[in-house]
Amino acid sequence: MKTNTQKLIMLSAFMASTLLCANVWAANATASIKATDGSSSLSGLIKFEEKPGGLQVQAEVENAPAGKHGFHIHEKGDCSDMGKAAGGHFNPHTMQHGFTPKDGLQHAHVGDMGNIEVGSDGKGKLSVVLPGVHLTGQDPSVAGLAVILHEKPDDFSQPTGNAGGRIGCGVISLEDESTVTAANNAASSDKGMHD
Ligand SMILES: [Cu+2]
Repeated sequence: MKTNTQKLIMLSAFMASTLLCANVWAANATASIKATDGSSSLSGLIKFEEKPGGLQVQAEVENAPAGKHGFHIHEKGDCSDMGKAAGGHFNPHTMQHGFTPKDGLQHAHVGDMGNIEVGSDGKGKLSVVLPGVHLTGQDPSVAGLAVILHEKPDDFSQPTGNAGGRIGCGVISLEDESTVTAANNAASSDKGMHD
């Protein structure tokens, strides 16, 4: 027969392990990049992982035009209308345009990831860390928003890098949808439900 204290310890341990699992799941997301123009076979996969130093982003694209292409997180999770429905750069604290991995959140938009350089084989890769950026539940969080691959290079000019049209787009999706809902609900109740 177990004492109440033992039961309480077991219950606490169980709850702690449940929370720990939820955190692990909530820390990973992917975005599947598709061409905004139906006649292009451009595609890509972007992996996101929350790490102590920030949000690690590993991107791979294929069947893309050779050269440098601006690559950013935009403010809405909608790729319709040739990617225009994704809106402007995700910039909740009204900073200038920059390169988040080097400039940080005080001197860049949240998802200013510079350029992906695509080779003559149509393939390109990029690996960056966005310091202070999260997937859910903390400010700023990017799950549910769109990642845009632009037609032209980001030249880092103001206001948005002059990268032209939007050739690829994908929405950042957490790997476990039930966790997404739980995490979002928790975040909403923390912040008093404003959007
Ligand atoms: Cu952009």
